[in-house]
Amino acid sequence: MKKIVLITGATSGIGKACAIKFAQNNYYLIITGRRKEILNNLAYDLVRKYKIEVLPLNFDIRDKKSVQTNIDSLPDSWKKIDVLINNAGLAVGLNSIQDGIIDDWERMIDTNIKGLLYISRAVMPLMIKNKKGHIINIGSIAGKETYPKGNIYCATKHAVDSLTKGMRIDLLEYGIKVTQISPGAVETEFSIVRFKGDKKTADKFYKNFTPLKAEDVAEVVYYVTTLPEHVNINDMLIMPAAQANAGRIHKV
Ligand code: NDP
Ligand code: 8X3
Repeated sequence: MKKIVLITGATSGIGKACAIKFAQNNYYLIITGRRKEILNNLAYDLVRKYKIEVLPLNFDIRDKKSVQTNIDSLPDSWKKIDVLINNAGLAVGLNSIQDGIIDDWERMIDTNIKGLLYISRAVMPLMIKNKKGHIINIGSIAGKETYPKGNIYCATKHAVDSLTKGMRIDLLEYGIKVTQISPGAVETEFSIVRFKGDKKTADKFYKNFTPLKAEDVAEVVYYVTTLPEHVNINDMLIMPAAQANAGRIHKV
């Protein structure tokens, strides 16, 4: 059996780039997302192009029953998950906290924290049973620093930072590696989602500097899985060369 990677949020951006990268390296893929058609088309393309097997699982990561049912329903051979990439996530809105929209807050908390926990809770026992595994949490520079109007998004990514450490401690005795990859600005659908479909504002954010590409992050995600068994990258910040920290992007 080939190695298996489960990637949440593979319908666009970093998750999709990871799906392609692992497919190019002959992994079998379990890919997830809410947009069924995009997910199925990606699965079809990857199977055709890379002669691998791909299992698309269409669910909302905020729905804990659905998460558990989807993982439970995997055929036994697919339950031997080598790598879990906790990538599905989003920012919604960019408001001062006193003007915050509670529905936006809940979408971020439910997806970035609770969704990550639901899928991890379903997959970790499988990894423990298999006595191997590598969990890669996609954090953010927003999980290391807080920037103006980032409030709740930054808090969810700080939670991912903390959960990564907690997972690493509790899973240590089972030989399961836990890595956090924390990118700075990556040009994906992220800003379109953050600005609720306002593509003009989203595009403006990425103007006059070179942001990371999703593929840059996927390279790093794949790299950390290729290291010898006794080596783990705990935490990695990956930034565009034009970005010094959360708030300082050099635009020309
Ligand atoms: P995209 O918007 O391009 O991709 C987000 C992915 O998450 C999509 O595949 C989406 O799938 C999935 N997703 C969102 N909500 C849900 C949900 N409720 N259930 C299931 N899947 C969901 O953004 P990115 O690729 O940039 O984001 C990926 C991760 O990287 C996120 O965790 C983000 O916080 C993080 N990140 C992004 C940075 C950036 O600048 N872009 C920088 C640092 C971190 P679908 O809509 O089909 O459900
Ligand atoms: C996404 C990066 O700085 O836009 O996590 O929040 S940032």
